[in-house]
Amino acid sequence: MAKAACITGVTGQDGSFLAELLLAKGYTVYGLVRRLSSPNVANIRHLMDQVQLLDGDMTDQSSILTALKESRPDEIYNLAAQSFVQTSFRQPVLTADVDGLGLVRLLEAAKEVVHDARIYQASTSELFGLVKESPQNENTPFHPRSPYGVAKLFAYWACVNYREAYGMHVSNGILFNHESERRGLEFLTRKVTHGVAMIAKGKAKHIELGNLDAKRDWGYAPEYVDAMWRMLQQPKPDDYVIATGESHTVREFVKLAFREVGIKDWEKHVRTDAKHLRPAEVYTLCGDASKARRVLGWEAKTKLPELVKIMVEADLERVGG
Ligand code: NAP
Ligand code: F7E
Repeated sequence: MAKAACITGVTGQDGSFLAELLLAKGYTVYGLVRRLSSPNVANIRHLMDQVQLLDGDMTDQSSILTALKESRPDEIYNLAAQSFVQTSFRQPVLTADVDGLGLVRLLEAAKEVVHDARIYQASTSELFGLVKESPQNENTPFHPRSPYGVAKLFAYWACVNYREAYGMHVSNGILFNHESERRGLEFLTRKVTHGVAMIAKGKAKHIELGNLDAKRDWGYAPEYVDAMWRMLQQPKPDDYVIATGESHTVREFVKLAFREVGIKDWEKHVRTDAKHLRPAEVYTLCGDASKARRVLGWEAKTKLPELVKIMVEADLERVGG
């Protein structure tokens, strides 16, 4: 019989790629979707007749319980989150509710309805925050720097606790930044590739950014959802860092994106404004994914120049159209 999977956050960047991956593997795929006045289904429009959507919200316990009763999943992927770090400073309580307590609501519902389901939690390199060593691995101490990071830290430990207390198969994927043509426009990479496409097409003159010196380990999202699936195929639950192992500055990303459209004097098109700075910044991140390589057979393939090319080309097509 086909396995069933339930994805929270199915309309997001990762949720849509993961749904594609699981459908290709023959899973019956359910997706938890919250009610919005204007439905946000752009990322899964092409999958609407294949994914079974369940009404629910991570802040509402009963809807999560009902969704699990209806879907009876073998695997649960908790990707739902208020995932924008900048917003978490303005909406710390909402972020804690969705990203922190939401996970506990899900674990409680799973404990009651599908105790043996395998559960993936979308943990994050933001747990490392003010990094204590470089590169970061599964044993690096945490020091989150935002309400988002703090909420995700609570969720991380809740997963470890449900594993130890109730023997549940719960794994944390500590994923470093991963991007794609489906990334939200507010995140640095998409803001830049979309902005560059607008400038190349003569529809804008500038991009306005914050800290150009921040460093990130940026990978390609479709490869990262494959790592999520691999974690849940392991006999025992565990925690894994997923990253490329390369770290680049925002400035380097911007330069590469402008190079894709043949603009060399990129500084002329970039302005900085303090409103894009964060009250506490994560200055640098670089992941060591050797455990994932050893245990899961997973490795990042797409490096930064190729990632930038994919995203700029997609935005040129969108903006041109
Ligand atoms: P995303 O594009 O922002 O997607 C977030 C998803 O969560 C959307 O489907 C959103 O639904 C849903 N959601 C938000 N609030 C909800 C609520 N109250 N109830 C139910 N659903 C809700 O994020 P992503 O980049 O795909 O990331 C997926 C997960 O991985 C997130 O948990 C993120 O924090 C984590 N993560 C991401 C990265 C990265 O670099 N992308 C790295 C590490 C960890 P709407 O469409 O209705 O808004
Ligand atoms: O910022 C700097 C900014 O918002 C990247 C989320 O998926 O990855 C993501 O969090 C860097 C930061 O992502 C602008 O200060 C400069 O240093 O794209 P971002 P993030 O904060 O790293 C982690 C792993 C997650 O888990 C999160 O969910 O770029 N930066 N100027 C800027 N960032 C933005 N957004 N906009 C700017 O204008």
